[in-house]
Amino acid sequence: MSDIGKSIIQFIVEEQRNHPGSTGSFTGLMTDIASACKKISHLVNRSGIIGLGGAAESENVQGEVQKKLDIITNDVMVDHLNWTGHLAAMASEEIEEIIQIPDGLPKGEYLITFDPLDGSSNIDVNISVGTIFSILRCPPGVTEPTVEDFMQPGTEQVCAGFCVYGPTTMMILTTGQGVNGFTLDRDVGEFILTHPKMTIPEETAEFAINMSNQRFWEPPVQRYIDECMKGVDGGREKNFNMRWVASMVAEVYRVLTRGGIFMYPLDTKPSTDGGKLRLMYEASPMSFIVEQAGGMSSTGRERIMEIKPDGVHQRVPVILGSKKEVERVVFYHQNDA
Ligand code: AHM
Ligand code: MG
Repeated sequence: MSDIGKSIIQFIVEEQRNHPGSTGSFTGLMTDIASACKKISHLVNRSGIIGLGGAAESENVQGEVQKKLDIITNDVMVDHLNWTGHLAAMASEEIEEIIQIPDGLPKGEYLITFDPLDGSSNIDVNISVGTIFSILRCPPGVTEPTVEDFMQPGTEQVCAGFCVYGPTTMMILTTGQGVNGFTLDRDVGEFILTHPKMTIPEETAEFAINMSNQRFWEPPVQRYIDECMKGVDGGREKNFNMRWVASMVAEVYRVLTRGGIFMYPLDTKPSTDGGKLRLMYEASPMSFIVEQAGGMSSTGRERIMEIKPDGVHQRVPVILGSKKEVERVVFYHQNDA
């Protein structure tokens, strides 16, 4: 029987039944995340009407000007996740320190990292934004998690997902058994399985990179993009098309649906320290999803999933998507460096 049409919670409950001894806590956590994302979808959709557009008067830990919705969506995530007893602690792009469960509330067995509103520079121009999250296990016996307890490589993720608030709101999820996509049915208020077993085509003729950074890239990336730009005239077997949404959730969703390569590589800009994207709530969960869909993800020098973080807000270069193209860029890093 086809799984299409199942609600996300039915889908997760059925997946959990394959794990004897599971307590139901993961299903509970996913219910909370789905609720938070539905609320965020609603707020993003109505932001112009209810006066939530524009900048707030604050900066986040990375020194970036926060949007009003950055702050509000962070609060939505925290308020939906901190009281149900499934989490031991949280970490958010918008908050410097890790977020503890308030005193007096029960704690659970999981840790979560999230970017509550990725691509938020796009809100005011009405382009897709999203929420990215990564779930880890809290180390056994730890009741007061510290930053050190979060310092687990991406290979330790229990689940990774993202929600994209676009023409439709979609939740993309992996628990290590493939990737599935769910569409929010606003009439019934449920995420419904619409895109089962998503796979990334191995080959592609589409690349995504912020070309305005070209002069700051390293030689292997210069070479790869130069070849894409020249297409058949430069020795490639095909001509390439380019996209840049400036919203990682939208780019990764596109890669998942029709293939492509997405890159935010190492550059020498003073504003970036080792890359632009953050390991623990952008690069690592997206890498888990991309690998589970048959794609590949690398910094150019190492598999992102194997990086042991050295801080919650650590940045890394990201090169992900269709396998053959990512392999080519990695090859150039090994041979041009
Ligand atoms: P954010 O989390 O502050 O929104 O930053 C991450 C975003 C990604 O979604 C996107 O790929 C990238 O930043 C866009 O960067 P640029 O502004 O250089 O195009
Ligand atoms: Mg982000």
